[in-house]
Amino acid sequence: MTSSDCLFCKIVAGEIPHDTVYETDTVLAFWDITPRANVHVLVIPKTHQDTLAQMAGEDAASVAELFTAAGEVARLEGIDESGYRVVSNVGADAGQEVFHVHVHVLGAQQLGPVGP
Ligand code: D5M
Repeated sequence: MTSSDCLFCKIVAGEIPHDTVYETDTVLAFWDITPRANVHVLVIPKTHQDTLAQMAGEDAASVAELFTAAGEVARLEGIDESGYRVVSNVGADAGQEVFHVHVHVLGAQQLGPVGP
């Protein structure tokens, strides 16, 4: 399923430029356009789901694929041993801006505590 007005579906379709870090048949990882850490990569499923919660309810195996890919991104960016953060904003209160599932992979620096 794709959503014709979804930004990340357009990235998957190659309609919007992006800087790919890692790709499989089902997952795409690319640099965040406004990086908030020295490494800030987004990992998305190639098929459209609005939120991680929706995906977890319908296709838990794909959630596992996202986190496996996040680990691969960390390895490729050389931060797998120093440590990194994987986070997903789910819904309005979390500040989710793009309603196509994604996890942020952040690292290559000391990160602050998780919080508001
Ligand atoms: O995070 C959505 C993220 O998506 C936010 O960090 C900016 C990023 N973004 C928005 N447009 C682009 C493009 N075109 N390329 C790469 N990254 C992009 P959220 O968790 O929804 O707040």
